[in-house]
Amino acid sequence: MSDLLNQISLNLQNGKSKVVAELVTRALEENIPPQTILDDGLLAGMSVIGGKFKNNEVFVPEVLVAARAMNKGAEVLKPVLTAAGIKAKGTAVIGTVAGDLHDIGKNLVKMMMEGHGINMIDLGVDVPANRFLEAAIENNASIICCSALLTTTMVEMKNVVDTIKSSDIADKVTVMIGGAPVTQAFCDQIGADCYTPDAATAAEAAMQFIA
Ligand code: B1M
Repeated sequence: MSDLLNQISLNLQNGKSKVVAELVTRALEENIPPQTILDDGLLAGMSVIGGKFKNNEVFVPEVLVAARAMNKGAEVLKPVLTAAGIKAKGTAVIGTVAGDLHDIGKNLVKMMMEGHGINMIDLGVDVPANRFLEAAIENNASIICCSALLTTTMVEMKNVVDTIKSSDIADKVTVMIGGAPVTQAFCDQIGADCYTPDAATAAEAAMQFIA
């Protein structure tokens, strides 16, 4: 099992999307739990790439192909993490904030929330504050989820919070935030409703707000 997970990690690091998707399929066939495949295969590989990126051992093109392989592998896991036929329990809008193009963490949060039966409206990346508001109104959403990976873009979350809190739907919507540089202290500082450190905890918190 660990060899297969290692292969997933290595092929992800080399940006081999097709091979990663095939290996994830094989890991599922071998009854490796999907969370283990995610943590010890896909995220382990992404973490190695992150370290190399930081140390200037790899550059944006290599990170991009690795990210693509990560998303391909996660797509294969999606049906298993997302229970089929679950009745939608509520609606959430999700996006990566303005100026920020990182979407892997955002996609994982979306996937985990879908797995709990939440109807997810995905606005993608580089989403301006007013777009979160418009989408929440259009879809009658009770949760807005913002992701940010850069210290320069996490401040955009304050714009989202201010936009929502000064709108007509302020009392009806919970603003959840997360992403690598985000902390509970930052959440308190900008007045967001909830910070969670990872996708699984975000999904659990969202269920409480919906309940
Ligand atoms: Co960029 N990048 N990147 N990058 N990138 C980081 C974030 C960085 C830490 C790398 C580094 O230098 N060490 C650094 C940020 C430094 C900083 O701000 N302090 C950085 C930089 C500098 C940049 C550029 C500026 C580089 C450049 O161009 N010179 C540039 C910016 C582009 C832009 O956004 N405008 C850039 C570009 C890119 C790529 C496009 C090449 C690519 C993104 C591809 C994509 O996403 N489709 C990329 C990547 C992949 C990374 C790293 C290597 C990996 C990020 C990732 O996907 N991690 C990253 C280094 C690292 O993190 N070690 C790095 C895996 C993912 C699952 O984790 O997103 O943290 P994460 O999500 C977690 C939690 O944070 C949480 O749940 C997930 C786990 O369960 N979470 C939430 C996330 N959102 C949440 C929301 C919630 C709750 C939890 O509630 C709503």
